[in-house]
Amino acid sequence: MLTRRQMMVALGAATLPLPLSAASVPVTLTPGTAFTRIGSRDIAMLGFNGTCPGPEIRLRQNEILRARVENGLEDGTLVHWHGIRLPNAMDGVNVLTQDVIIPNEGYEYRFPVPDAGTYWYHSHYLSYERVARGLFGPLIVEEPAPPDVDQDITAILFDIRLDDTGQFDMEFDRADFITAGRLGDLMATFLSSEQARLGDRIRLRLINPTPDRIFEIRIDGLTGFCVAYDGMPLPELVSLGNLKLAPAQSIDIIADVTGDVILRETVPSGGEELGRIVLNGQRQIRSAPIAPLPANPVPAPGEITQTADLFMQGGAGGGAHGGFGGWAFNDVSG
Ligand SMILES: [Cu+2]
Repeated sequence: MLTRRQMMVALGAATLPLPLSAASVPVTLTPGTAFTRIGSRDIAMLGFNGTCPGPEIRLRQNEILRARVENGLEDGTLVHWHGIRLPNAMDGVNVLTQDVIIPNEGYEYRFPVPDAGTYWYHSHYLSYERVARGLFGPLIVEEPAPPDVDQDITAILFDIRLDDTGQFDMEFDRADFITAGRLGDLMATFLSSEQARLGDRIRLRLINPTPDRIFEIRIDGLTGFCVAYDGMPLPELVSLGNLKLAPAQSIDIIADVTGDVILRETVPSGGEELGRIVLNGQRQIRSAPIAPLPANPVPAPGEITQTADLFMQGGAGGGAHGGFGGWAFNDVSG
């Protein structure tokens, strides 16, 4: 049997399904069982439309997203659109904004997308479990005039905890939730393209949908900048050094390809490969400089009129705090 650490090395190429265009016609998303292939392993997961991760939904800024969710699971579900501004009723959060969609029933989400950027969608019912099992996919909103690049590549960083048979571990142990989180053994990068030419300018959209893992990475073979965090353009270019993606975060990069593009974990392994885009040709490098993305029409925060002191407590050995247990603010859990 492989140890946890050996399993983390046993990763391989993983590919994303083709995107769905969501403007004007509703896309159909059917949550259900799905296999994901990582290297030579097929792992039974959950997914949308039979794939894990689910299909990329792609549309233009200010278009209307219409998505019909047909529940193919044997349990309730719903879809939350992570990080995008939308009418609250469309937010897809169990109890707060809608009831779960019961098995074999459907629900249509419909809302305009006011901001261009890299977002994602996922189950917001039992999300600590359902997202870990694969109920998520990328949601890409393009600028009306996207930056001039040769390829626009989505890269999903994910981890899966495996059981002794090499399949998804269905144990959800409380001990994980009061320590470092439920980290997976097998890490993978799902890429929408695994080839580029030397000299290509690419836009790389990194998304971390894991419930618990903070990915600390660097990317070899790229010269360029971070241009957006969490779907929001940065006012100034940020140089491409070591990157940190906490659960649910996204980073957009625009960069020129100077070699095989290799995503490497920097912490804790110090350089393990998480994914790779290989060279398949060459083009002349562009002379036009990389520029910041246009700002989204996000209102500026108002004047601060209230402050609150929040004291975070808990973790292993920290006591129960009542309520949900392990973690608390100001001694109140939940
Ligand atoms: Cu979310």
